[in-house]
Amino acid sequence: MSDSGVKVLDAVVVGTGMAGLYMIKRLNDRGLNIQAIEAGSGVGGAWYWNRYPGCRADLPIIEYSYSFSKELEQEWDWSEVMAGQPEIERYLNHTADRFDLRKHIKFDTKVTDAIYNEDSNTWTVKTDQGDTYTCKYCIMATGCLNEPNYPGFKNADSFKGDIYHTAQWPREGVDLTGKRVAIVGCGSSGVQTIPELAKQAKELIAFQRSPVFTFPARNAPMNPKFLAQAKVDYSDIRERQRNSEMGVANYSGPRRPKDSNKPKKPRPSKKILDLTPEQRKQEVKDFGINALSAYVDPYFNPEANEIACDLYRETLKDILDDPQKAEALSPKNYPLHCKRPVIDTEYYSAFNQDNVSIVDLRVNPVEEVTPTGLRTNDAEYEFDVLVYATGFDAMTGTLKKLNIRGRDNQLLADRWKDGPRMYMGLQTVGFPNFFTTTGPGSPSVVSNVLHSIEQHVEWIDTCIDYLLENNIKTIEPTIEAEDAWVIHVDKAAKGSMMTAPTCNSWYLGSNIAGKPQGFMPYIAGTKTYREECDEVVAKGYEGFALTS
Ligand code: NA7
Repeated sequence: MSDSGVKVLDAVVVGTGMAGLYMIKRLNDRGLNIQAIEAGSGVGGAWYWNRYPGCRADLPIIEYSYSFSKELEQEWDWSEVMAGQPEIERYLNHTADRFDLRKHIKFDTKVTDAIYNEDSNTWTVKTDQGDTYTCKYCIMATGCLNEPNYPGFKNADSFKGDIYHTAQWPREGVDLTGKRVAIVGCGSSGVQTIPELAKQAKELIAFQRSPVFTFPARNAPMNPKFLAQAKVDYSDIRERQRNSEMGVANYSGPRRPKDSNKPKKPRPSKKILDLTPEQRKQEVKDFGINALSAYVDPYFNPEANEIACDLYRETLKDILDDPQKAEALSPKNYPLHCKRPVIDTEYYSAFNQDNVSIVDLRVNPVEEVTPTGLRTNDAEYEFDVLVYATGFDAMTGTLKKLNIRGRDNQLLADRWKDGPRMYMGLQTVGFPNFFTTTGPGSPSVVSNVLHSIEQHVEWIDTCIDYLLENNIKTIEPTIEAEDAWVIHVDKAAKGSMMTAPTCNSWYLGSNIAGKPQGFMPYIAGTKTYREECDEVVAKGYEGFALTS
């Protein structure tokens, strides 16, 4: 602490989700003097805030769990294949306790400013609780989906009932028994929560702008034998994750011995175009709608994609009892794999319940919120509770909202006014010693994000060690490297359905009015990306300017 009450540190870590917790651990293990700042009252980040009913991982939890500690892997027993939010939050609390991380964290505190001082090569970080810190390294572990998006309907404040956002669900829970509930938004959060809300509510109306392609999660209680085997196999699983392009090993239990005579479970063919129309239908019959997510050609081939979309819509007609609901829930006008995959538990069957209805906002847009409900251009709806499941100002929202100023007092939000510019998703020009985990331009949300988080935390930690060992005062990208990386990221996404002309998604920024449009994550794959990151280090931090 300095005489002025300013705490002098090596590093400030903002956020204590999965990235922040591991970052604290690494820097603490290195003996650095650190402070982490957390807006919530507990750790967990996205898994702290998103506590709406039905919230769960969209990857098998064996894959979506920390790999950095063998002890943690062995001692934690998961109870479900796709663990739910309460269990993941408990796991992250356990992680914080096990590695004694809480002593570094100031809870219920929001960072307001992070300002670079060119004379001292330090960052001054201020909070809404009146704290001031100075540090050499400022690390934003603020996550990709942190800043909730509200739709900004006309007269939004006039509603007299209760209003909730899935990303800010009350910790004490909400009792919706016997209530008339409306939900706006049918993305991942809406899809996960609708079946749960439908169990409680007297009446549930889903206001939907874009129907999604969603695939059953096939969650189940964790089989103790499977878990025990996974614990034996963890190092193999992690190795396979590292050698994959999504950070996913697709672990399904012990590998079958090569000479096993056991019949293999049939799997959908890899290319939909290789099948006849009858064979495609048969696969959907055999494997359910999930068959349509397994083909490789719909990712890049518009013809294959359209075939998969048609079959998806056909299948919905069988799944849903009411043809009008099937029509409203049918994704149209954009390709499969354009948005982030949505994984559900009994989503469509919820719409077969009599108490659940759907309003297609593509046909009848919202005109305004009223004191008792919502008015669309053709009807007025009355309800007691309004739930927004309207997503996030993803990837850049949190960072652009803060007063982050680099060299020459430049505001980060100004530098990114036409879209984020980063080198490898790790740093941006003019902001020395300022790092982001899973920032724009890295695989982040188009991969197993925890796998990508661990890779970034380790890269940043190793980089800081290199700077300290070599008495290097600052690191920041060169403008040439950053420009080239932005082009490289754009090029990687070309031809994918995620950047198709008819695609709108939060990857592109198109869910937020006025947000610059551009594909933010790096799609080339986690293995490719890690090799690129390692090469940069091997070449003495190529593309970064280092000053001594
Ligand atoms: P998403 O995936 O962005 O979904 C938000 C939903 O809200 C989506 O259906 C949107 O429709 C809808 N939305 C947004 N704004 C409006 C307005 N103004 N009017 C009507 N409907 C609107 O967020 P989630 O929280 O569901 O999921 C985010 C990620 O969290 C997810 O990908 C997983 O990784 C976990 P749209 O599609 O924009 O037409």
